[in-house]
Amino acid sequence: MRTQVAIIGAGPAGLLLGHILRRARIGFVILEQRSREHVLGRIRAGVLEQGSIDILRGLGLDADLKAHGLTHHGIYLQYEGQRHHIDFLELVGRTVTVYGQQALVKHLLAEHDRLGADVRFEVDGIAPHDIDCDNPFVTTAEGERIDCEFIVGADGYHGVCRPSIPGVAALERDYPYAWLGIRAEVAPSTDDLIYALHPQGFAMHSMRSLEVSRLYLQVDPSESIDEWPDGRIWEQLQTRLGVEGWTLREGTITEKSITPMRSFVASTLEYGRLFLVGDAGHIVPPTGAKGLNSAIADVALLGRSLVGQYGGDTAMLARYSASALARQWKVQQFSQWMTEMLHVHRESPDEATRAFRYRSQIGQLEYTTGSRHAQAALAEQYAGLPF
Ligand code: RFL
Ligand code: PHB
Repeated sequence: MRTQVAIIGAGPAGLLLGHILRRARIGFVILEQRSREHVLGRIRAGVLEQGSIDILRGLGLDADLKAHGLTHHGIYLQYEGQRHHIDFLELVGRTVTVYGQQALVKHLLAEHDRLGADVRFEVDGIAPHDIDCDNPFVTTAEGERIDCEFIVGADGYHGVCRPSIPGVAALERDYPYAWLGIRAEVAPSTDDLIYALHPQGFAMHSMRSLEVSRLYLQVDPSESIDEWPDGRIWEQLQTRLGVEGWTLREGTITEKSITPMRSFVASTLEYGRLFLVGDAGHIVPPTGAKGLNSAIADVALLGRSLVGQYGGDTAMLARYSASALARQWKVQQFSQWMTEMLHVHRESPDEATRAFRYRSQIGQLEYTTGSRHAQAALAEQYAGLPF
């Protein structure tokens, strides 16, 4: 088989890139190793920046988003039993939208199906070849060979594309905590998302719809989900999110899992005819809600660059990695800043060091919620840097 662009991975990044290429009449195939059901079953991220919404709208992919997305004007930061609202709309004139990654993937895939795109699931042993030549190709375990002009690695953090770049390095760090996330059949108890620092650990209240809540707790990365029966989860959420005069509604938990946290940036997002987008090139801890939005930002940039390339303008594609990484490092900084401000740091064996750290985080939160300049900086970054 021969096509113009072989996309590896049918997560949000790969599926969205396919739509951009299709509109420009550039041929593509999307190759995914997991099953359709598995891809559709992953819950993951929940917040879309205004820029992400604009991309989807521009591609005519916002019908479901318009029907089910929940617009939010800001977030709450909570500490010392007090909740403070940061009003993005008032501060920077922008909003964010709660719309689950699961719903986005479902919609992008349904549109590919409707348009008859070549999206293949359960393809084993996918491997890119000759990426430094003009005629790269992809092979599969079944012995199929797909000749193409470009290969896009949209295959996530554990994919095969990044390791196929000779000499690729990474800057990264792990965090000594993880998130236990639940999906619960209960109406959200808040209008905007709540991010809370509590002596027992970080907690967050998000949502998926007017009937479904999504909540998170900071846990130790070594903890197993078996140690967290539903009663213990609700008890900790009540403790960490509690403020006087407010009630957290409880409901049936329909999903729960623990995700470790990592910051990671590859040294390059391109090599020859191979380009990386989304989690294949970088990972952030979820506290700034940036993982999915960064994937969309990469894809918007690479899509435009490939369309330019086929139209005879090679300059954008030549700058893709540098441009995407420049934006990504600002996002990394913001995600790390939010993460460190809001999590309890237990790594020091010394009680006084831990107490100092916690108390200075309260100072940081008081400054952030008390200064209009600091609020605006948070709002500008959370609502999203320009694409
Ligand atoms: P994805 O979604 O990981 O998709 C990559 C796709 O590539 C496939 N794949 C392969 N296909 C073919 N051959 C191979 N060798 C392959 N190896 C992998 C995979 O099966 C998959 O279908 O990456 P993409 O498209 O770049 O999208 C990025 C986002 O998914 C990601 O940034 C966010 O979901 C990150 N993230 C979260 N972000 C938030 O903003 N808020 C969250 O609450 C949040 N929760 C999460 C998350 C990421 C998680 N992962 C990756 C462990 C929770 C989890 C569990
Ligand atoms: C979510 O709704 O899953 C979500 C929202 C905001 C975050 C992380 C996750 O920062």
